[in-house]
Parts: sequence; C-alpha cells; structure tokens
Amino acid sequence: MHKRFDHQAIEKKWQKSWTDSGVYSTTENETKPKVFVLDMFPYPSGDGLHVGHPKGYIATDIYSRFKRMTGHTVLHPMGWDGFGLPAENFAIKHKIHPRAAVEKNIARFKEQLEVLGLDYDWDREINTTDPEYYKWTQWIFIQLFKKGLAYESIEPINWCPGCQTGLANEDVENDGTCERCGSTVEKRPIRQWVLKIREYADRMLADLETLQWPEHIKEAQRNWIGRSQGAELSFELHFTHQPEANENRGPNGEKAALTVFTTRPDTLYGATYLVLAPEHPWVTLATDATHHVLENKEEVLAYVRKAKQKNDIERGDNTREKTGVELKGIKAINPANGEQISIFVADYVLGGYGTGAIMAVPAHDERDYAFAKKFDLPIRRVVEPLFIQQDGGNAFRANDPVEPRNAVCVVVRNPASNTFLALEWKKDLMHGLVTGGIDDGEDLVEAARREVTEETGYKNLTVVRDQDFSIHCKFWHRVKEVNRHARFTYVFFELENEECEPVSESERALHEAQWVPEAELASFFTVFEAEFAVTLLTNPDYIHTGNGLLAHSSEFDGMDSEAAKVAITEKVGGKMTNTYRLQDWVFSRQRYWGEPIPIIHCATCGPVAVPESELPVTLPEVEHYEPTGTGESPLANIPEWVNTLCPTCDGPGKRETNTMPQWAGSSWYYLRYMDPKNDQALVGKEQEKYWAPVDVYVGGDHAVRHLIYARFWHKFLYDIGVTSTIEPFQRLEFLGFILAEDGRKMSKRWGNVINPDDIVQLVGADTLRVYEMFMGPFENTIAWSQNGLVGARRFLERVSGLGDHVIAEDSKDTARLLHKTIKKVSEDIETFKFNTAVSAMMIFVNQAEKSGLAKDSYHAFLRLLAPFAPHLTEELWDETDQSGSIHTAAYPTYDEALATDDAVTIGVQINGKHRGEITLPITATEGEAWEVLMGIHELSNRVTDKSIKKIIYVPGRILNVILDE
Ligand code: ANZ
Ligand code: ZN
Repeated sequence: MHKRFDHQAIEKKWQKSWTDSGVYSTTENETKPKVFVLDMFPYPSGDGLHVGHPKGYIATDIYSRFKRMTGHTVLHPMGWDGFGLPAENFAIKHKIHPRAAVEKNIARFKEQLEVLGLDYDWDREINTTDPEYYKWTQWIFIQLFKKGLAYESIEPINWCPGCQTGLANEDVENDGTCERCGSTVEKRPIRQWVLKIREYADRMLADLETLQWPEHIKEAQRNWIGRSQGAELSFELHFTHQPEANENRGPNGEKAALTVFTTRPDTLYGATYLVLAPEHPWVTLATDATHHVLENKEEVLAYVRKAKQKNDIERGDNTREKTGVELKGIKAINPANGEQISIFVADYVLGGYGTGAIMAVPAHDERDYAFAKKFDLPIRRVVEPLFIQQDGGNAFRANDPVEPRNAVCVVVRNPASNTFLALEWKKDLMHGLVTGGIDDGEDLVEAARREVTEETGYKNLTVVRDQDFSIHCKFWHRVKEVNRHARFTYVFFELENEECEPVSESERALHEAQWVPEAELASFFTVFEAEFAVTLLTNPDYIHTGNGLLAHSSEFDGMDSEAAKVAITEKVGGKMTNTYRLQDWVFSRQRYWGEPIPIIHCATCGPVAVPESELPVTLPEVEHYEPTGTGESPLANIPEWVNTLCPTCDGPGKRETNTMPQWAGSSWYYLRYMDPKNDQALVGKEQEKYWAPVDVYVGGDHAVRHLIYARFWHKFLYDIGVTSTIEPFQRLEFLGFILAEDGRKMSKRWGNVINPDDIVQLVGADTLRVYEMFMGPFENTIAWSQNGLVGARRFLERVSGLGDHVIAEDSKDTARLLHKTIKKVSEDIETFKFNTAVSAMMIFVNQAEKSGLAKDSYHAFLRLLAPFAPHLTEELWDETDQSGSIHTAAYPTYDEALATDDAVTIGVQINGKHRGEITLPITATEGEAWEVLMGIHELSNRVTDKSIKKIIYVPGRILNVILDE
C-alpha cells in the first residue's frame, strides 16, 4: 500500500525548495524562443481573494510551466494595480491611509497566491503606486502633453455624486449609473484633462484584425469605438420672423447656417426638415434674451428645460414616443434643391454625437419616420430598393446588354374573400402579380387598369393606394429572352365585382389567373416584385433603410446610393467625415489616491510640463484625503505642495491638483515587467525587443476600458519609439468567472464566498488547481461545486498511488493511450482547453490502474501532469530517484503513429449513390477525407471537373458528395 497523500507536508516543502533554488527566475536567452504570459494584474482589495480569482492565474501557471518544459524562456510576472477609488474608499471607511491599506492588502493577496504554488518570478513584481513606477506613468503623460494629445477642457462631463469625481464615459454603465458605486451619473462642467484617444480610433479598428482575440471582445471594441462614415452638410437659414436677420453675414460674407452629420448624404433630396438637439449651441443662442429670431421662444425654452432632465439612454430609446417643438420664424434651405424646410428641436437628437444636428429623412430613417408621422411632415422616397437575380435560369447577365423598363406592379384584392389576384406563368411555373410596361406619358393607374383587364379580364377596380413606392429588379426574362432592368411602381386595387372582359388567346397561352388567400401569398410568389408587395401589404409603415438606386433626386436619379453619397456631398460643398461613438478620454479625478498629473500652471506660460529630471512628482502625505465635493481635489488644500515655480519662467506657478484615473498605471504595466528595475527608461530597448509583445494575455471583464486604453497608450509609445510592436497583447484568452454554489456572484453581501486558503488547507493546492481547470470550458462562467472538488482530490489520490502499478512493459493499448494522451494534453494546453486535458489524463489513469504501466510511461505521465499538479508530481518524481526538479525536465513527446486512432473504412456516396469506400483515421477532417477520395481513381474520376454543390461528411460514417447538375 502506498503512503497517504499528505498535501500539507508536500506543498510547503516544495514551495520552499522552488523559491530557494530559483527555478522560476527569468532571464533573456537568445538561443531559446520566448513566451510572455500575462495575467491581468489584480486590484488588491481589502476582501482578499476568493476561489474565483485564481482561475486565470492557475491557467497561466499551467501554460507557462508547459512552455518552460517545452524549451521556451518564459516571462510570467505578477504585480499590483493599487491606485484608484476602491482603495481610497476602503481607506476612508477604515480610517487608515490609502498607502497603508494598499500595503496591507498586497501582503494578504501575495500570501494567498503563494500557497497555490504559482510560478511567478517575484523579482519582477511591480506596484503602480510605487513612485519609482509612477514616475514613468507621469513620463508618458508628459510625452502625450508635448505631442498635443493631452489638453484641458471644461466641457460638461460625467460627474458621480457618490464618488464625488468626474468619470470617463467608459466608467458609466449602460443604464447611466457609476460603474463603481451605482449612483446616477450627472453632467457637470468641471475643469479636466482629456486625452485624444479619438486620434487613434482608426488604427485601433484596423489593427484589431491582426489580433488573436475572442470575436466577442473585438466586436465590443468595434462597437465602443463606433465609427460611422458619413458627411457634414451645411444648410443655410432663412429668417421669416425677423427678416433683417437675413442680412447678417459671417466674417467671410457667409450666411447663417447649420451643419448636420449624416451617414446618408445620398438621401439629401429626401431631407424634408432639420432637427437640433436641445443642447445645440444654436438653440441656446436663439433662445437667449438678446435674440429675437424665434416666434415661439418660450415654448422652445420650456421644451429644452424638460429635455435636460432626461439622460441619453432614455433619449436614445427608439420605442419612446417622439417629442419636439418647431422653431417658428426660421426655415432652412435644402442645399440640393433649394427647398425651404422646417426646423425642430427634439430630444431624439443627442448633443454629444456628430454635430448635434440632423437632416431628417423620414422615408429612410425609422426615427425620422415616426417623428414625421406624428407632426405630419412630408415624406419623400429617394432611394429605391434594388434586387438582382443572382442564380438559376433567370440570373441577371451582368455583362450583356440590358433592356430598361418602366413598369407597374398591380396588387388586386378581392375583399369578398380576402384573396389576391396572382398569375402563374405556364412556361416555367413562375408565380407573380400582374405587371406591365408603362408607355411614355401614360398615367400609372391607367396603365395598371389596362394590364389587369388585358391579362385577367377583371375591369371594375377601385384604387386603394397608388403610392409612389418603386423597386428595381434586374433579371433575365426567360420567356421573353431579354436581360431586364425593370423599375416597378406599385398600384393597389380592390375588386368591385367579378365582371370580366374576354382575355385574348395569346395572353391565356402565357399565364393563368388565380386568387390566392392572403396567408399563402408569402410562400406562393417566386419573383422579387411580388414578394416585395407582400412586405408592403403586411407592413403598411414599411420604409426602406438600405441602399438602392436614387429617385426624385434630379440629376442623380438612377445612381447607386453608395456612389451618390460622394457625388451629392460634392455637389453641395459638404465634406465626407467619420464620426465616432468613442469620446476623448477624460483623464482626471478630483480625488487624492492617484498619480499626480505632472503639470504646473503659470499665469504667463499657461500649463507647463514638469521637467523630466524632476519626476516623480510624488503624492504628498496628507491628513485628510476625503473628497472635497467641490470639483477640486483634496490636493488643492495643501498650499505648500501646490505653490511652486514655473519651470519655464521661474515665476509663481501652481501644481495641477487633479490626479490620474485608475486606468493610468495599468495602461502600460506589461512593459515594466520586461525590465522592472530600469531607472533610465520605462523599459530598456533590448529587453523590449526580446519580450514584446505579450504572447498570451488572460483575464475577463475588460472588453473596453483597460483593453482600449492600453492599446491606445501602446500605439502612442510605438509612435515615439518606446515599443517595437503595434499592439500590446497578441493573443487574449477570455476568462469565465466562477460563481458560488448557489449560482450567484461570490460576494460578502450574499455570504457565499469560498476562501482559497480554506480549500488549500483541506484538500491541497493541487486539488484546487485541477478542479478549477476541470470544471468546464475555460471561457465559461461556472458555479463552484464541492462534489467536483472531491472528484479532483480522488483523481490525485489515485495518481499518488500510481507507482504501485508499475510493471516491466506497457501493453499495446496502454502505450497507444499514453501517446494519445500526451498529444491531447499538449494540444489542449496550447488552446486553453484545460478541462478536456484533465479528463484525458483521468482516462489514462483508469487504464494504467487496470493494466499496469512501464516505469518510463509512469515518468512520462508525471511530467504530463506536472503543470497542473506541481507539488504532487514533484514529490513523486523525487521518490523515483530522478535528478533535478520535474519542472525543469522536458515535457513528454509523442509518436504520431501511436497517437493516431485506428483507421476506419467509410462509404462514399456521390449524389446519394454508393460509389465505393475509403479508409482513413477516425479523426480525419473533411479536407483529409477529400484528399483520400481524390487519391482513388474510380472515385476521383466521378468528381473531377464537376462543380460541387455540397459535401456531407460524418467522421467514421460516410462521405457524401453532391454535384451541381
Ligand atoms: C440622414 C439620414 C437618412 C440618416 C437616413 C440615417 C438614415 P450612426 O450610424 O449611429 O452614426 N444622427 C446624426 N447625429 C445624431 C445625433 N446627434 N443624435 C441622433 N441622431 C443623429 O447614425 C448616424 C445617423 O444618425 C445620421 O444619418 C443621422 O441621421 C442621425 F436614411 O442623416 B442620418
Ligand atoms: Zn511661467
């Protein structure tokens, strides 16, 4: 009987041994490939770690051990993100200095991490609140300032009344509350520093494509940046209430005008009114006491006041009933057609987006449509949908001559039976509506009547909707053998009675009339114009928001809407621009616990950067660091610190008293790990060249904020030559959280927190590690389970007894399974599929207990498991008289032939008929199966030079090839 698995003795012993021998210290080694494995460093809160926190750290630990054992130099560091509101709020609550609180919390975190046996190189530990560290955070700020990327502003920003500080947009939740404390965020004008992150928006979007990141995070970043491509167009104003105002000209003789931002300049001819946001400066101006251009100033003012009480979330809600007030006494001139149009102020237009003014195109925009319906404003369709038949016998022949045709498409309803008049074409079973060409000068409705009577005989029809809805269809007309571009305009009739004219022989030979019940229409029709008629029938408020061809747009009629965007913008002297949802980064806090912003304000020279030789500007020791609540930081109350000399003119200067936001230190920390003790530069050139970029970055919850800010700073540092790569984090693995056993978030509030120290005491760090990796796919959020933990412990107990099953030689099955397991585990670690790696090792242990295993195989298995259970495997390795640590031994390798599953023979079908068989590994992919098929002459003959419609491959079962006939 083997000895008891005494995790407590084993784990303490080996942790000490590893520290003493320095197995995890990192050195650059040009002869080996490097891997930089990084965890999102923690914010050392007062609560310490719960069992959910280490999940990511365990994963990176396994990954970095695996990389070390496969011949890489590994950088796997850890540090602390200590500035910010939580530490400060904690300190205020417990009446200790934030510095002391952070020190204490770090010590606690570190202790908790150490018992897990993680392989961090603690020589490279960093702390963002260390002046030697934040000196470089300040240095980066100064470089941004010198390049004009940091500026002061007093635009209204998000103000959190709970935290008593300004916030960046990223700190505000979707529902308008503070990400930290949940208070409802207000807008307040506060003097603040802002970074021009928007200047990097295009590069951040483009370079996302080069990253191995989960698609959902990339998508979140794209949405956050939110680039809209469009144009700014200017509309001149015409004053009717105060005509003298028409004589007022700008400095260059220009007339008063409003500029709108639109993504659809192609719809300009359909712009039938303008809308301004309530906070638009022009509205403010026109309603002040000195101006009298408005007839209804009071009404407008009242509306503006009401709108200001709503937040942007409410205002952007499209389901809300639209409100607004017309600005009476002024009109705008549509620059395309010279039309005078009304101007409204309405809160569905937001002040902080685009230019805060829109041209409304109710025919093509849902919000404008709803507004226009309510206020009875004109709706003019200027973009018509285009359908092109792409496949089949009537596919449009793009390179052949095209016959244009102006046509009517007629919908006739028989109210007696609620059926619709349809045509079935005899020649090719086409199902459509009555259609026909409109002769030059012919009236649309007359043409529609004529066609119905000619083709079906019915003649007593009432018009119900002769709207000008038109669509374009391009197709090959099989019956008439012409390539058509038809523009169909719809006419809707109701049948008065069934009286008929005789239908000519030639018409009857072509098609047959049918009455189709409304519910069956959608599945009955086979042509675009008829299918689209169903859309119009089922949704009378349908508007076309997509692209198409222009109409009612003078010389642009018939032009493709994409081309028209540029052409129309050019015609009216507008400019094509982008607008971003991303706002510049509000980079200051009116709080104590952050990096001082290294700026001195001088009455003569303005804001001046602190000379680099004087960095760091250290945070002064204070007694009171509570927020002042006045929009000033507590630092403003320390005259000895604030008053200084201007570095440029030596005159009196005042230090900037705002501090940096919580996200500053974490925007570049990964670089510092490469060279943590450098006092000449934030990172040495050689170290940066060797280690950059981060190869694998692991963490959760930071799709925006940190991951946007760090990419921005990295790109800036690249531009000034500090970094050599365009992106900081090449690959990102998203970490799914661990919930409490009750399915809720682990939190003191719910009393459901499980402390890792307790688990380590009870079952050991190795068990905790194996369990957290085994609980499910790494990226999934999963609830803790005590049973699962017990299962992991049992597995390790069996491993600890595996030595008893050593025999002289492996059976063929055991040898095969070992190689398969090595292959599986190696590939799974590489791809972060730790759960299936653990289950493969469990399967192997079952087999080895049953049939025994050779000594070499036992050693190989221990090395295989070593990254997951470093203490137990080290102990067992040591017992088998191996020299050196298992963690510096080579990872086991596998023999491909032994690792592949046995081959299977499967049937091959071509168009559903059995045509032969192929033999291939059970795990072969579709591509591999195809290659095997192509190697067999009788089979490859049947598919070569044929067009393949579809391949159906069921591994181990069948390969079915469907050919296009
Ligand atoms: C005319 C138009 C016609 C528009 C059309 C759309 C469709 P995204 O894609 O979100 O950037 N818009 C512009 N500024 C706005 C503001 N401050 N508040 C609310 N809406 C605003 O949307 C850009 C479109 O949203 C712009 O294009 C504008 O309406 C509106 F068929 O102009 B559009
Ligand atoms: Zn000065």
